[in-house]
Amino acid sequence: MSEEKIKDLEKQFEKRIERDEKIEPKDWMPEKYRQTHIRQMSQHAHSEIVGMLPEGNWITRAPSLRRKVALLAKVQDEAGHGLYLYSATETLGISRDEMIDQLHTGKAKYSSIFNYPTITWADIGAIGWLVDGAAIINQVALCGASFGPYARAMVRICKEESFHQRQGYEIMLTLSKGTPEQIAMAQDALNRWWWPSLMMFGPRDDESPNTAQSMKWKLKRKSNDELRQQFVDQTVPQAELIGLTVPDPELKWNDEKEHYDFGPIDWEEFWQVVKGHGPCNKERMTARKSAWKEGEWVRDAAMAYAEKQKTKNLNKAS
Ligand code: BYC
Repeated sequence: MSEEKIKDLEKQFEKRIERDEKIEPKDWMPEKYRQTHIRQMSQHAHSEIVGMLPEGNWITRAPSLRRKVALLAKVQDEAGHGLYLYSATETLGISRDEMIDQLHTGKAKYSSIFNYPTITWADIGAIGWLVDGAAIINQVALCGASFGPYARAMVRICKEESFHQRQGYEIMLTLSKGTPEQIAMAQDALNRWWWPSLMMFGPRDDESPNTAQSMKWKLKRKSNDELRQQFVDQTVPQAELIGLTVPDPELKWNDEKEHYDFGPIDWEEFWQVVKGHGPCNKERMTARKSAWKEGEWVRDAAMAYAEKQKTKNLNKAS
């Protein structure tokens, strides 16, 4: 294709973005648009799948049948989210095997938050309340993303996340009305999960290499700092309501700006975790790789069955 033709297509593409039109898989798109979507969407999918691990750890130890059923359903939902997202990413021309390989070789990232351990039952409450709460804020913005399959996957995922957030907050509410030990357990979980949850939104805007272009393409509709601030403003009153203290001595309502000012985030810790040196990075990757290896026979069996069905249908048709 001539350079002139490409420039013309780029112009038309930018106009479509300006008009808030959805871009669909077979539409022409700049190669960088495709690549940046593959990067973010596949990392999002990996996060959902790796995110099953810290919670899965508590399924057999949930304190009641009701809690066990709710947690099982939640973890199963995360698997579903990962699968929609892998499928949506495949429409951009990358195979699922390639994406999994990028995760296993460390080429692709997944959310930093899932590299922290779940030590007590209250951690399950804190994950639902804070981690899913943060995920909803991030993903509601993504429902307006310009790439159609991503935006549509987000609409469905957000509905399910809202149930997840409530189940987490309800666990924290119950613990906060319990014995002194239960209250202390809830507070300890909040202390450990608060700062990593703020890190989920990514580096500060002035240190985020991808934000400017992703905002132009309407992949991101709000910046990392805007979403983080929204999360703080929404979550602090929820902590107060159940009598828990957010572990930030600098947290203070700012009347003028009408938001909470908060203390500095430990970016050194964030980058350590992103680079693979968090408390559970090795454990998570070992679990994922072994699940992939041990599940090989299931994938082979499913492919063989699909092949058999295809031959049967062809024979019927002829
Ligand atoms: N962890 O330029 P930036 C869930 C990376 S799952 C690790 O700001 P971007 C759930 C970033 O990838 C939640 N890495 O990037 C599941 C980039 O590196 P690369 C997952 C991070 O993409 C189970 C570099 O830092 N949600 O909800 O513009 C149970 C520079 O950052 C992180 C999503 O994935 C991090 N926290 O913005 C419960 C949402 N932050 O790729 C819950 C979709 C940044 O250049 N993703 N990095 O090598 C996004 O919205 C954006 O990708 C981010 C980062 C806001 C995360």
